[in-house]
Amino acid sequence: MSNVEQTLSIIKPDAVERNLHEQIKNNFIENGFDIKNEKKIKISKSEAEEFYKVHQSKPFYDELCNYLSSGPIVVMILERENAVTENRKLMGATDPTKAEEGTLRKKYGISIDKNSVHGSDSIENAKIEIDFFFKS
Ligand code: IDP
Ligand code: MG
Repeated sequence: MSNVEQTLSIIKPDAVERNLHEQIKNNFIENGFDIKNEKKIKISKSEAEEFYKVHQSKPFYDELCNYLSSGPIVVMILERENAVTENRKLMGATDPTKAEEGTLRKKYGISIDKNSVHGSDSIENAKIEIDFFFKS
């Protein structure tokens, strides 16, 4: 049974700044993801606040929004079977020091905030996040 899904991936400012964009894209392709859409953008602080609003009560919210709006990011729609779960597996734990070997955050992440990639955490949020960046 086919269970093809889409999820949203963001290559965060720390990774774009280090020119890791193509390398990270290759990781997705090697792991069976199709990149259906992609753009390099810079978002404003208020856009970052909207995107991360589920975290607005967290102590790190302001820092997180400053960070995501601090430089260019690459946003992508990824598609494959079980894309949401498979992307979260490929990304690894939020904190790179706790991420498993071979995961993107282990390979590229610098710290819990500069952890190189974002991925939607549910099918429902994937739809919301894809619309956020790609609905015209
Ligand atoms: P996730 O990105 O693995 O889904 P979330 O808990 O949704 O992790 O947190 C969103 C983002 O907020 C993380 O990717 C990370 O950049 C940042 N973050 C999470 N926890 C902390 C923290 O304790 N301090 C600073 N930043 C954090
Ligand atoms: Mg999350």
